[in-house]
This record gives sequence, structure tokens and C-alpha cells, in this order.
Amino acid sequence: MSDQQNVYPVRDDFAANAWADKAKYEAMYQQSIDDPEGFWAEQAKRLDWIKAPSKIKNTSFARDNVDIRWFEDGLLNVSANCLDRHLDKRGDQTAIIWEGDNPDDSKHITYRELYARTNQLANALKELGIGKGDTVTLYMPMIPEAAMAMLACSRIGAVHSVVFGGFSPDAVAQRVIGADSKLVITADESVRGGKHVPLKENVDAALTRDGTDVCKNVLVVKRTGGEIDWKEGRDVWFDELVDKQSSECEPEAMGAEDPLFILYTSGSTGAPKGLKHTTGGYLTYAAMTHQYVFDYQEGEIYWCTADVGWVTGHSYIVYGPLANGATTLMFEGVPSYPTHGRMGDIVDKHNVNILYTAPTAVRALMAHGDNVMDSSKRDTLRLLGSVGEPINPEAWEWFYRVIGNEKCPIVDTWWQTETGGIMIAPLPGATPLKPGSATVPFFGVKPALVDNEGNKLEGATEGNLVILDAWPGQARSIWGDHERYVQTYFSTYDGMYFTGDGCRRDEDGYYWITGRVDDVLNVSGHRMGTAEIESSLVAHSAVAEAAVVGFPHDIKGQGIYIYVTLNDGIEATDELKKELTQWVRKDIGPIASPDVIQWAPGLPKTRSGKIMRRILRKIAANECDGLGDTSTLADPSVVDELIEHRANQ
Ligand code: 6R9
Repeated sequence: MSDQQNVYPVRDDFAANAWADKAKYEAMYQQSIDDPEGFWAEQAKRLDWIKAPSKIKNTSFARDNVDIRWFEDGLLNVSANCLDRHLDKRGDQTAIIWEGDNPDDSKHITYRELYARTNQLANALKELGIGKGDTVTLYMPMIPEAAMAMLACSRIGAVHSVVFGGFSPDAVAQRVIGADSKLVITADESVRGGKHVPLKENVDAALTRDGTDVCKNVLVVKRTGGEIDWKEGRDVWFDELVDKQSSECEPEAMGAEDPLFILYTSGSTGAPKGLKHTTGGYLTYAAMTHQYVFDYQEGEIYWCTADVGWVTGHSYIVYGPLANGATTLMFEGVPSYPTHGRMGDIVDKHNVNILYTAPTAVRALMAHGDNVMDSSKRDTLRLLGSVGEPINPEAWEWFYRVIGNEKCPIVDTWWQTETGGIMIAPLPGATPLKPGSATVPFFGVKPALVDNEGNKLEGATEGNLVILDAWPGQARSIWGDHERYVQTYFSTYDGMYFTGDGCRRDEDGYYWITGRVDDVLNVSGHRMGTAEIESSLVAHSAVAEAAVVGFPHDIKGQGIYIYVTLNDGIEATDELKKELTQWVRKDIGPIASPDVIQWAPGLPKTRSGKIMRRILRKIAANECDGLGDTSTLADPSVVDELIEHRANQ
């Protein structure tokens, strides 16, 4: 189908000036597969090592021995790679451009300033008793202090766990407990789209939960000056503690396989899992992908619109760009405030050259028509990027035409929290583009498609996307639960990393991600487990049972459709729907807000009691004709009932 459409050839100026043209991509890719040791030994030299690694790759995907190590005898420090080594050459260059929610608020922070403040903060962390191997939870707005906090942790060997600022107190509590965090760093409030979000209040609520007494201190950035409660002895003002510290802090020599951060993400079962990322391989991979995929050139202004609460913010706002000495833009607000032209206005204000954003943001703008960007020219843009979910060809074309003025290649980058960095994406000087395809694998990545039994499928075909061998950026484990890591990613198909995504490969070898094949939803690019939302709902006293599925949504990609069976004697009212919506928002966070709730007197189940989600997905998508075989259901009549009372979306 869609691969018959437009192909955008590589632009001549990119082929001539980019870090890689077609011949170079092919040669490097081949070498990375034939000789991963030699390839990655060379690439590791992009970092400053305290002790250079002599062992390069020591990895096993075998189900009974999943063990992944890169550069294991090397020593390095991440913050020194992102800061210290740039001081001589570009100390006065801007490292971070911060653009506030309010368009009148922005500032530039040079590498020298970022170095000094990060070191002060690192010393402050030490004063709070944080040292190598301790974990610190960050629950912060998109302000430079968030990047400083990540870097300061890495400087002293502490492990950060960033929790997205849109998550609820319960989610914060769960993650503080899961990571055993002695310290939370937050702000009084965050500001998004003119609205204040009470971060400190949420932390206060989180820390009343059982088990959170591991946390001894809360370090609070004053962002708005809004009123907050204060717990003497526990709470500390960021500026008060940091201002008085020395701006020199010796970087800790970390083993390449020491943990750098934990990042929680949703899976198909159970509570969110904390992926463990380590130091040397992660930084090598984040830096290399940032350079090649975005074709980052010295002095360019690079803007990734993600939040630091997600992996995209970790790898492509903070670590990749700063390791490369780039100027990275950090935006506090939302693309629709104060007007829908804001993204373009920011591009013009700061002369942005590279813009990396999400399909959901593109579709939201597209809904306002071609004139939505009229307040800006965007003629500094050179390259566009997309991440988080499949981009439909129509949104791709609009992104290309309206935002990029028909002159910027789009790199559609497929990757995951688990992969640490970009895995499948075009290189703008090497790869012809097909709208809707993430195209071809990055150096060192060996993708394959398998059927449900794990048989490898060749040629143009469709199947489950797996990766056959290790790459330096990949997560090493789930924090505190290696067995779950093995179960989740390596037990479905022995010897292969299973991504959870379905994928098609066309006759040119291009990969087209078709979406998750497990019970994970992707709503506006945010990953959510249906099981998480269901367990939240059944904790409500009115709910007997709940089933959650995704359905196609014009802007969000997927919306959340919920079937609820009420307890006997409970009346099904619109008020109750509102109450359940609030319940889920409060429990998980606003990103989990249901789009549709349908009352379901019964759910379609097999005779063994398994809910047939396939049928519920079809009904939610209004594809009631193609329900397939329902004869194995315990009570086929519930399906008719659900179709008849299908909720209007
Ligand atoms: C980086 C990030 C990962 C899931 C992934 C897939 C979807 C991400 C995509 C894409 C199609 C792309 N996904 N990028 N699907 N094309 N370019 O988003 O990480 O939050 O862990 O989500 O997102 O389904 O499995 P994460």
C-alpha cells in the first residue's frame, strides 16, 4: 500500500555535507555488523575516558543467561564528558537555551555556566549525604535545573530516576519506593500553558504513603514562588543550598557498566518497570546517534520538544547533545500556548536549525489548517525529526510542507525507553525518505521480523520486530528484578530482544512500524499499560471489572476506550463516568484520562475466563462487522449487547 507513494530522494546539499552519505552509511553499517568489536572500539573514542576500555563487547541474549556489557573495564564520568571537556573550546558557547512558558521568558546558559552550577549542585547533593550508587528521584518542570540535576547526579555517581511532571503523587511514591530514593528534587510549581501544576504539593502527598520514609530530603527549586507547605528538617531550598557551594567538584570515576539512570516505563503487565541504563555504552550511543541521525553540525541550534521525564528528553535534550557540545533548546511550555503558532515563533526567535518533535504535536497543528504557522517564517530550519509513534503519511507530508517549507528532510526515528537511543531511522545525507517509514537500521542494529513461533521471515513481509544482537545503548536490566527483564524481553523468542512492536518490511528493505502487538497503548506518544488503567479502575468501589483498549484517534494516535462492569446495585450514570475519569487521572495522572467509557453488563470472555480484547478493540474502533470467530466465547450474546450500546466517541 503506502510504499507506492512519494519517495523523497536525498538532497544534494545533504549528500555533500552530511556526516554520512550513502556509500559511507553502507560501509559503516557493514563494518558495524561484521566487526562490532572494532567498530565500537573506534566509536568509544568519541568520549573522554579516565581509563580507556580494552574489553569492548561482552553480551548474551540467551534466555538462560541474559548479560549485556559494553566497554566493561573502562572508567569515565558522564558529566565530565558533557561539560568539562568542552570548556577550552566552547566554554562561552550556549549549552542550553531555555524558553519559558511565557514567551517573554528565555535565557542562555553557556557551557561554563552550566559546568559551574552543576558542580555546585553536585557538592550540594554530597552535603545532603548523597553519594555513589544512591538514587535520586527528579520530579521537575522543564527548567535548566532539571538538566543540572541529571548531570550533578552523574558527576558524583548517583543514579537519577526522573518522573514525568504529569504523573500523580501515587506514581511518584511508587517510584521513590521502587528505586529506594533518599532524595527527591522538585520545584514549588511547574508552569505549562499558563497553568500552574503543584509539584511540591504532589511530592508532599507522595511522601505520606507507606514505604516512602526511605526519602530523607526534598530539594525544592523556586520556580513560581507559589505558596507551598514546608516540612522543617526535610525540605531544603535549592538556591539556598546550592549558592554557597564551590563550583569545583571532582568527577567520580565510574565503571562503564555502573548505572547512570533508572527510567520507568509501562509494559503489558504489572506495574511500570524501571529500566536500568548504564554509563559508557549509553553515552557513546546517545552521542553517536545524535550526531549522525540529526546530522548535527558545529554551532547549530537543536530543539527536541520532548519532556525530560521521557527517554527522548534524556538522550536527545540532555545527554546526546551535550556530549556533542551542541546548543540544545529546552522548552517549558506547550505548543498551543499562547497561540498555536508558538513552535514556529520559537524557531524564529532562537534561529533553530533542527526540530525534533512528535506526530501527535504535528497532527494537533494540522487540525488548525495551513495558516497555523503564519506568524513565523522558519527559514533557519534545516532538518525535522519525528518520534514516539508511527507518523501517518498525511501528517508527514504536512510537517514537510507547512513546517519545513518543503526544504527539510524528516528523520522518523523508531526507538524505545529500553533501547536508550535511536534504532531505525534515515540518515539525512544517505537515505531516501518514504513518508510513514522509519526506514533503515542505525549502525550496529540488527533488526529482524519473526512469526509468532519465532521463525525468521525473509524479504518483503510483516511480523514481530526483534533485534538479534546487542547494541551499546540498550537497557541492561529492570531495576531490582533481572528475572522480569529476561521474561519481558528475551523469553518470547530465545536469543532475540523482542520489541513489542509489529512491523512491515518492504521490497527496498525499509521498515514500517505498525504499532504495538502487546497490551501497551500509545496515547499522544505516551506509553501506557492497559493493565495499569484496569487495576486503577477496579480499585474503585463501584467497579466490578474493567477492560481497557486503544482505538484510533485523529490527534492522539490512540485514544483510551474503557469497558466497565459495575457492581450489583450501582446505577450507571454520567456522573459516575465523570467520577471514574477523575479517579484514573488522580491515580495515574492526566495522561491516562479515558476518552470513552462504555458500561458493559458483561465482557466477552473465553471459557477459561480470558477477556477477548481483540473483540473489544474492534467494537471500540467501530469495526463491528469483522469480529471474527466468537464461537469460543463463554457467552456470545454479550458481544451483541456491547455493539448495540456502543458508546459515541
Ligand atoms: C522513544 C520512545 C516506545 C514505543 C515503541 C513504538 C512507539 C516510538 C516510533 C514508534 C513508530 C516511530 N514508537 N517511535 N512507532 N515510529 N518513529 O518513544 O520511547 O516511550 O518507550 O515508546 O513507541 O511502539 O515501542 P517509548
